[in-house]
Formats: sequence, structure tokens, C-alpha cells
Amino acid sequence: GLSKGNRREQELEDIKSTDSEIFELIKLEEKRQFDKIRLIASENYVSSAVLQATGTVLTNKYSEGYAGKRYYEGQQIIDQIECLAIERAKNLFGAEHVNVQPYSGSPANVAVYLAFLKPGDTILGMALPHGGHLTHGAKVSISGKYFNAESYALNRETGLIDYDAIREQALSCQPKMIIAGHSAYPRIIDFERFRTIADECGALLMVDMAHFAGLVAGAAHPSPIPYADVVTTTTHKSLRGPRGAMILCKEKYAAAIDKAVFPGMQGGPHNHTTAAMAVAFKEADNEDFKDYARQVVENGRTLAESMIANGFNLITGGTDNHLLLVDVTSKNVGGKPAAKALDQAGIVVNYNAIPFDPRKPGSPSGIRLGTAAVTSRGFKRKEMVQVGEWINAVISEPENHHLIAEIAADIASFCKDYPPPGISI
Ligand code: DSN
Repeated sequence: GLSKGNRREQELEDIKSTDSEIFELIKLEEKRQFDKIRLIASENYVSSAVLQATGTVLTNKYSEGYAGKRYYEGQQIIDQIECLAIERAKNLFGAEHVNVQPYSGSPANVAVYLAFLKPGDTILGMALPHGGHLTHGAKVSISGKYFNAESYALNRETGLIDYDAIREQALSCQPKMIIAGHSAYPRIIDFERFRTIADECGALLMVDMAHFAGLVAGAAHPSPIPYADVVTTTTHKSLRGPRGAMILCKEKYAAAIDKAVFPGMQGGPHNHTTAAMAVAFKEADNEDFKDYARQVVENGRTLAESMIANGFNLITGGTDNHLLLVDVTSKNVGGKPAAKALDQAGIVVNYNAIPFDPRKPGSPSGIRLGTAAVTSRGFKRKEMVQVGEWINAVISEPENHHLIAEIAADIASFCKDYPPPGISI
């Protein structure tokens, strides 16, 4: 509302007088986030409450260690904040133990490896070009350099996870750890099946639920918690919290995980982020958030229908979560030029490899779409159908600058009716 807008303006007044360049850039980024349809599958709009928590004096405090066992004095308040964040995360996800200190998803994943693996140990994760993450064993990442990283592919015909093939591969390479989870897989993962495979070859099971954590919290997606030894997640994607991460695990691994995060990987936690996480977990622990999570999935289905009706080829033929992977080459365009044209038109996506992509990673066949951010600004069926129409119009004529300018103007005007959380312009 208006009062929130005024409050935010007042907060930014000090930036304006101290550093007009950064002030202008922040305002421009606010406007960009307001005026454009953000379909980046890993992004969202946090609430004003989460935003405010990140901009507090909590950023001033060092607190290496854990509540009751810190290496600096003055932790009377910080201990309470971190404990609140942990308790809320435990309740929200039904986890036995939670560490909320990882700076982001990549350090969280590496902390898990540090807790359980030695350099050279074998890990088995989803291949990066098939939707896995860099830290699931990609050769350019520390996870691929320090460990013997084997990767599983998706099924060539269906684009789906091939559990029988993973089982065979696991029994043959005997990984110390199997990693489930993804950055670009549009379907639900069978965590129980992964558990069985891990048990059969004596591996630990880690699930990286970063993309779908909000759907798990909102009961719109199965939870990996009962099946995995360790679950990692960022907090800023579908979960709609601040940029950060956490590790959830069984109590028997609590000491190993905590030691790996601090002092293994990190120094002082970012307390302003921890507080904002606590706020986000409170926001996620109610019926409104369940409605949000259901709507994210519903919007994914609607967008998938609209894309298919417009002649696009969706990897796996659809989606069960917030994410769509679209092969745009049927429209005689590559993923990168498609993404660039969409951005100019006011629809922000990323170009993305598709499984067994015949094109190079720098210029792949696909684009990735996600519905978490637009659902936060109130998009439903009608809006998602319209988004599909716009995407088709742009990708059908990516060089038509006149058309793209017209669509950009239409989208900016359309977006005025859907103010996102945290931004008032
Ligand atoms: N960068 C995130 C994503 O876009 O999926 C994953 O790390």
C-alpha cells in the first residue's frame, strides 16, 4: 500500500543523498522488476517484511559459531534470531536438524560434501546439461574437480529420470553419495526410489530441493525429507525468502553438518539474512502460502498448455512443478536469440540446454520458464494464457523490432495491474 511505498522511499532517501548513482540504479532495477514479466525459474519477489529484515543492523554483528557456543560476545539477540529461524524451518519441513548459516546454495552443497566425503570419493548426480546443478559434479565446479563425479542422464526418448538406468549405474560405480535434485527438471522426483537405490549400493542420499522448496513447504510437491539423509536448499527461489541457503538433515548427522558449515566452509553467518529467513518461514507456514504453492503449479500447467497450443515442444511434454523447459528450435530459432528477443519484449527468461542438446551450451536449443515470481504478483489462468501468446508472438518473429516494442509497451501497461510484493512504484 501507499504507506509501505512512502516508508521505502524514506529508507532510500539516505542512499540517494550518499550515493546517487547506486540510488538511481536501485530505482531502475525496481522499475525493471515491476514492468517486466519475470519467468526466470529460480527468481521470486520477496515480501516487504523479508526485504526490511535484510536491511537491518543485524548486518553489523559477527557471530561465528552456533547459539550458546559463539566465538564473539554480544550474542544475546542473535542467538534468539538464529534459534527462531531454525525452529521455524524444522516445523515447516518436518526436519530433525537444520543449519541456516550457508551463504547460498553452492556453499551449502559443498559443505555437505565436506561433511561426508574425502577428495577422490565417487559421487553420482544429474548431468548439468540434463538439468543438474554445477555443484552436483560438473567438471568445471569444485564438485567435479575434487571428487570422482559420475553423472546420470535423462531418458533420451521421454526426457524423464530413468531410475532403472541410475540403479545400474550406481551399482556399477558404487558412489559414496547420490545427489537428487535439479535446476531444470519439470517433473516430480521419486525420492523413495532414490532412497532404495542409495540403500542398495550403500550410498548416502542428498536431495537439493532449491527449486521446489516452496512447493514442498506449501504441500504442492512431495517432500524429500523422509527419504534423504541430507537436504539442501536455497531460500530465495519458490520459498520466497532472502538470498541464502540451509541444510536439513537427520539428527545423527547434525554435528557433522554443523562442523562442515562452520568452521569447515564459512566464518560468520549473515545475521540479517537469517532474520529474513525466519520471517519468510513464518510467511510460508500458513494457508495463504499453500494457496500460493498450488497456484504456482497450476500456473505452470496453464503455461504449458498454452505453449503446446502455440506449437512449442516441451521437454517431457509438460510440467508437475513451477518449471518448463522448452525446445524453441521448432520455431527456427535458438534458445539464446529467443531469450534476448523475449527480454526486449519484457519477458525475462534464460536460455537453457535441453537433454542431449545437439547445439552448443553457449547457444543451446531451449529456454527455461518458471512461474514462482509471476504467481507472487497475482497471475492466474487468464494471465498465463496471455503470457503464452506473447511468448509465441515474439519467438515467431524475433527480429521484428516494431512488434517487440509494441509487446513491451503492452506488457509494461499490463504489469501495472499486478504490483509485486515488496515494490511500489
Ligand atoms: N542459479 C540457479 C538457477 O537459476 O536455477 C541455480 O543455482
